[in-house]
Amino acid sequence: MDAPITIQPKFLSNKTELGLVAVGFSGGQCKPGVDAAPMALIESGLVEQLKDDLKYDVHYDGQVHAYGDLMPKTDPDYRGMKNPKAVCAVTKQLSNQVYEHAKKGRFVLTLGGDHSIAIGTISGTAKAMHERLDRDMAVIWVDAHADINTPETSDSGNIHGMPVAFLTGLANDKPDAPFGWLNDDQRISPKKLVYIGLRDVDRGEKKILRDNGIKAFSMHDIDRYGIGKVMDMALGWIGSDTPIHLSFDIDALDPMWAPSTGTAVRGGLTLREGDFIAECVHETGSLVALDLVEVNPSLEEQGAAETVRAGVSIVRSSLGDT
Ligand SMILES: [Mn+2]
Repeated sequence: MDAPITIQPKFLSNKTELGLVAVGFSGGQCKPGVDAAPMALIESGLVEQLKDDLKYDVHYDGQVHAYGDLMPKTDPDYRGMKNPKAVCAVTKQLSNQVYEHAKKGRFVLTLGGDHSIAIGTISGTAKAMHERLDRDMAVIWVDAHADINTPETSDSGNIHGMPVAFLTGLANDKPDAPFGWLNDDQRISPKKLVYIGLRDVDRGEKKILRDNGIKAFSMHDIDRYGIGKVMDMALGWIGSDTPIHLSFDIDALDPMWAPSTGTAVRGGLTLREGDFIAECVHETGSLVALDLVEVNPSLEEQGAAETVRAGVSIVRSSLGDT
């Protein structure tokens, strides 16, 4: 089915140029397998669908980046963080890859990988939006978790639970420390951050959200208002003159739809609600980038294919499929 792209993007050079980055990295958490997600998504035909069905001009270097050459010989814990050097090196490199696409005015689609990679993707688009348009960027973070622990509030030390803290500057690092490479023009304001789908938020994170006035729509809010009203409120908070980076963790979906993910939590979004979120953000014309993360094809023999299909559906919905 041909689905011509009808929404005119406000912050991209045109409506068909798309940069694709495949990130086979799992070092932000402890379960192997999430690095295989980009290949599973691509083997399911995602790139052909973007080209043939949705009519994008896809710029893709044809490889799933594992960043083997960047891996340190030793990587001791730092401030309680696991694999700090590896995550730092990968996200710094990824930030440049995303920036190279975004500065040309392309939409940037990144297939992860665990959610630590958002330190790279969001910093890359934020920098490009500052340079090209002199605008701050908003982030819609769709997730069961807030991923806003600082190294000090984190129980696990897994950096995939911390990316938002580094991206907002709520967790800082000395210039010579792992995330010291993040500059102000690569960060986002906590005021431009909106969460959707939360249902498993740590006590320390709740305090961070409260203290910083961060906008968050939990599953409770979705039950109360319905997903339509929640999207009206979320997009109203951001406003119509702000570029949006959508960071979609597949664990936002209920395990019924996406069981093959590292930290599944029951009571989540239906696949239709996930697609609806993506469609609404697409319709604004403000969407400049999408991350799809935390699909782990190795965790569930039965549910892996279903989880990959759910991921493909979220990507298509974000890119104008109707
Ligand atoms: Mn996440």
